[in-house]
Amino acid sequence: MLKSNVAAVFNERRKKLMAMDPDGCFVLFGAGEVTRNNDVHYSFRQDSNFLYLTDFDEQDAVLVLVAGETHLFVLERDLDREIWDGERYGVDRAKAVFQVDHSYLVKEFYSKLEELLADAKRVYYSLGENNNKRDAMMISVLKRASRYQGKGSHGSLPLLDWQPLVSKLRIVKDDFDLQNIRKACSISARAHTLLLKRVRAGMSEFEASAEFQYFVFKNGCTDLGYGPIFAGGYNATTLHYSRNNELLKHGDLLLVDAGGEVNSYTADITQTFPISGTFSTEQKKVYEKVLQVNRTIISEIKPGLTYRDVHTRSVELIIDSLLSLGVLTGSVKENIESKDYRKYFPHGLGHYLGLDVHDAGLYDNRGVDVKLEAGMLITVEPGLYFRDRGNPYYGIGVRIEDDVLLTDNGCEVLTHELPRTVDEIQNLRTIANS
Ligand SMILES: [Mn+2]
Repeated sequence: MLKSNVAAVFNERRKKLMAMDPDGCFVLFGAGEVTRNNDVHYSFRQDSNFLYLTDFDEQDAVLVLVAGETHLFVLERDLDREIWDGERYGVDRAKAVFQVDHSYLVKEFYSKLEELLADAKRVYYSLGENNNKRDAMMISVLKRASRYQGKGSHGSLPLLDWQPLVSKLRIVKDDFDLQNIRKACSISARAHTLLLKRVRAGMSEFEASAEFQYFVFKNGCTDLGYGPIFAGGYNATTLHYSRNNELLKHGDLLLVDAGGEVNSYTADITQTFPISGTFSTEQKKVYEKVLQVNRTIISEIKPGLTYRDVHTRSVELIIDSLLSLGVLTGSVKENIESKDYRKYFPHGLGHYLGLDVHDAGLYDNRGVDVKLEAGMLITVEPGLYFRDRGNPYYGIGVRIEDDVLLTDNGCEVLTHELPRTVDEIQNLRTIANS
């Protein structure tokens, strides 16, 4: 998709942000390069808030929104540097492609900002988000601007953080968000399904990961949204296992938590399946309990509930499962109080999803829970992990994660293409192992 074709989407988002405070001046820095080692950088990833408001994917840019207009500061064209690092937009092209009102060189930023502040009553800047040098420069510009505007004794313009306002926009998805997220979810779900047909005992976790990555990149993803987890057997009981360097063994389960990105929007999916064709009795019992929690939550989730309501409900269901597996004793209420279940379900039920795998947005606003509403996107990812020796389920880790979009009366599962029941999984696994 040509960037100029979607420029209107980003203009609309900037207008919405400025409408939240027409007298404010918003200042956001884009991401810079990050060194991996010596003179090599990690592949560039634009800051998600910057991306959300501009679609501009070059390093070291700055965005200023004031008096209804957009000012974008970009790197100078430098033919010598471009031989090494690739073509830059430069001032004129940046303005044309991203359809901003004004564009300038980054090196003009601090002096230009002083002028732009003349029209503002408040400044929105996120202190601590960038390096200290930028923070110090911003503060000195604000000081200078207060003198420049002849209001020395009034002090600097009030400084506020734009994060709550930008998060408020990002938490409810617009059409462009959804178009990309739907694609990321569909490609990723199909890549997970492919694993059911391809994975074999004796393969390394890395090789399984390569199968996933090959499929998502071949089908339109340009990155993974987070470090993938390919955890065979006991490794699955480590929540963020990321070494992915062991061999897959007959009789074990493989837990895969991975998602591809489309236009920087990510899917977040987990499936767990037997490396041999079939689940053992214990594995099946645990798997079916977790699936039941996942399905129950998905059937109950709807606008008006809060994330805390949904998480609390999942805790009740998990405790119920652990009681029927004979792992816990007593009542649901007693176990909620003792928190003993946390040994087996230590994480939350899910999180917002979008440009970030753990996306922007408040769960509670100064003690008041945020209500779920149509257009929000959250993950539903109950899990059970048994790390205690002597437990009949020792070494089993199961997580089942779907991505769901809140609708007017319930939710839509964007990852519905995944085979989830024991029968569906075992049927596909038989093909792989035959
Ligand atoms: Mn997740």
